[in-house]
Formats: sequence, C-alpha cells, structure tokens
Amino acid sequence: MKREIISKFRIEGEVCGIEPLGEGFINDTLLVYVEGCPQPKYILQRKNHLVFPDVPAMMENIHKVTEHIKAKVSDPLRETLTVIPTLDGKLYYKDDEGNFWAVCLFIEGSRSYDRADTEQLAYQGGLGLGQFHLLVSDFKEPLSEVIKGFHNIRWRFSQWDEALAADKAGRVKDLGEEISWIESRREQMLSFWAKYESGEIPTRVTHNDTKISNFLFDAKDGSLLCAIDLDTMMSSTLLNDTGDALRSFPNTGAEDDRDLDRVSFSMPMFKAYMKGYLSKMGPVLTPVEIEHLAFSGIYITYEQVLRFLMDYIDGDTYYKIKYPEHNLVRTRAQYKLLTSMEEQLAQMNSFIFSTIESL
Ligand code: ADP
Ligand code: GN1
Ligand code: MG
Repeated sequence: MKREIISKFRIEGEVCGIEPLGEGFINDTLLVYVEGCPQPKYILQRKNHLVFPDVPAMMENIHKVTEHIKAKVSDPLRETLTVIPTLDGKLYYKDDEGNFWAVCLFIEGSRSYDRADTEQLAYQGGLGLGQFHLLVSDFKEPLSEVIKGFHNIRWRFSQWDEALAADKAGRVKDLGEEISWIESRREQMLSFWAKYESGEIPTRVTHNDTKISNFLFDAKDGSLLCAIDLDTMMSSTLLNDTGDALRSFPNTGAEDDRDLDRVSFSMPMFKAYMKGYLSKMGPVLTPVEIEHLAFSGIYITYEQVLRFLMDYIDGDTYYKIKYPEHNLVRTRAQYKLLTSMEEQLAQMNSFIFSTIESL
C-alpha cells in the first residue's frame, strides 16, 4: 500500500524500504529508503485532514515559502524542506480512502532532538528560529489560514466554553482545580491578544509549531540546519513562535512528564536560546514585540494547557494519546512549566532588554 503511494511521486531510485518514524501527535511520518543508499532518501507523510481541512492550500503555503527560502540560502537542499511533487505535478496525492499524502527530501546528514540538553543546542535552536523569521520577513504574498484561529486565544476560549458546556466525556466534575488554572488567567491572555488584533503587534509569516523536534541540526557537529514541519505556517504574530519555543527548549522535563519535580523553566537554557534568536532578529523586532518576548512563553504555554485540558474534556479526540490519562498528565506538566515561567518573568525581561541594548 505504502509502496503504491510513494510510486505516485517523482522520486529517484528503486524503493527498498518504508519505515514508520516519529512521535508526531498529528500526522503519520514514514522514512523511505532507496537501493544503494543507507540513509533514508525521502519523508512520506499522511497529512491529517481532520486537523488540516485544506491540505492542498497547506501544501501551497509550504511550496511558496520554501521556494522563497531556497532563493536566499547557500545550500537550498539542506537549509529548508524540498517538496517532491507527484508524477502529474501536484504537491500531494489523495488516495482512494480520501487520505492526503505528501513527500519531501530527507535532509542528508540531519538529526532532530526531543529535548535540549545543552546550552549549545538551545543557542543553535534560537539561531534556527531567528534565521527562519529573517528568511521569511520579506515574503509578502498572502498565506492561507490552514487552521482557523490556531493561536488566537479568543477563538480558543469559544471552543473551550463549548467543550465545558458539552462535557462530552463526563470529566468536567473532576477537573475543578485544572479549570480554575484557565479561568484565573482568561482576562490577562485576552488583553495580550487584543494588542495583536488592534495591529499594535505586527502580522508576519510565522511557523506556529516551533518545539524542538521541528528543527533539524547537522548530525556531525550539531549546528543548525533549518525549521521543518511547516504545515502550520500562516500569517500571525511571531510571538506565537518565540512562545512555543520557550515552552519547549528551556523545559527541564518532558512535555508530558509525570514527575512534576523534573519540570521547570531553565534560565540558563532560556538565555542561550535568546542569545541565538536575538543575534538574528534583535535588529528587526519592533519595541512592542521585544516587550512581549518573555511573556510570549507564558501565553503559548497557557494556550497549550488549555488545549490539552480541552482535549481531555472532549474525550481525547485531537492529540494522539498513549494511555487514557495522557492529556491530563500533559496538562499538569505544562501548568507546572507555566508557573515556573511566571515566577521568572521579570528576570527573563531584564535579560532580553540588556541583550537588545548590547547588540
Ligand atoms: P509531525 O507533524 O508528525 O511532527 P514532522 O514533519 O515534524 O512530523 O516530522 C517528524 C520527525 O521526522 C521530525 O522531528 C524529524 O526528526 C523527521 N523529519 C521530518 N522531516 C524531515 C526531513 N525533511 N529530513 C529529515 N528528517 C525529517
Ligand atoms: C502538535 O504535530 P506536532 O506534534 O509537531 C500540535 C502543536 C502542539 C504540539 C504539542 C497542528 O504538534 O500545536 O503544540 O503538538 N500541532 C497541531 O506538542 O495542532
Ligand atoms: Mg513535528
């Protein structure tokens, strides 16, 4: 079946193996091997069309932006994704069951990480996001909104209010404490988002899913290669991206750690990450973006607490789970991280302001 699907694409060489990869919560990712090549040659993905209702528009976004990046970098095959079209020139293949498939080159000599364990890696990750933002900063064509209101907390609250009212899995009665985590910060989050809605915070091309596993690094020396997993690219505020990266790189625990003592926000990792990011984007950011960089981590971590908890309340319909309480465990681990960020917000801001002054 998978062989038949890959044969629809313009690939070079004889396919000799297809293996599942990865831990993604949304898509299914497979490695494709060809004769005479020990490394994978392609990545085949089944794009989740329940999450991404318009896969063709999503692939069009990815194609346009990666072509834009390719024209600007010195190694276009390693510094961004390369989408492989189908034999009839489409960016995706739709099978008889209605599944959407897409293929890109496996970037040679690359690797990804699930956790940042050194400041060096956090620094390279910061360079990665800074480089991505810089490369797309002059991309002016409109992008399709691939997931409605993705990081729009006003929209998330409307979904949240509906989920609580529907209580589909009958779980609301046991979640008083967790629900109060969300409600107690509702106004604060809405007032941040209002600054984006009013135009005070500018609209740019954004990635929207900037956790560590969505960046590739050179397998030999660990240096940054590029941002991948471009499915969620849209026009929004880049604070979504800095926020999601701060939710990921400086976390001393796992996103779904059961042991909350392991979860905290590491200032040294944060500083390393920010040094990398600001070395690229410091001169481009507006004062209002700089002022909200640290808070962006709190915003996106909060949103993630809400999304995991909402999925638990809905009966686990969005994120893949490995065990029944998984979304609740994720909620608690992300909340622990959120409180750790809140405690350190003033220090984060003073580091950002002094770094900007020294640029
Ligand atoms: P998901 O949407 O499931 O998170 P990703 O596109 O992030 O899928 O891919 C999952 C993993 O596959 C990445 O973390 C990375 O390790 C690997 N990967 C994806 N695309 C490539 C690529 N073009 N080259 C090398 N590895 C890749
Ligand atoms: C999902 O697809 P993946 O695993 O990179 C999710 C992100 C969440 C993340 C949490 C389209 O990302 O928004 O932050 O899980 N992607 C989508 O780990 O919802
Ligand atoms: Mg991913």
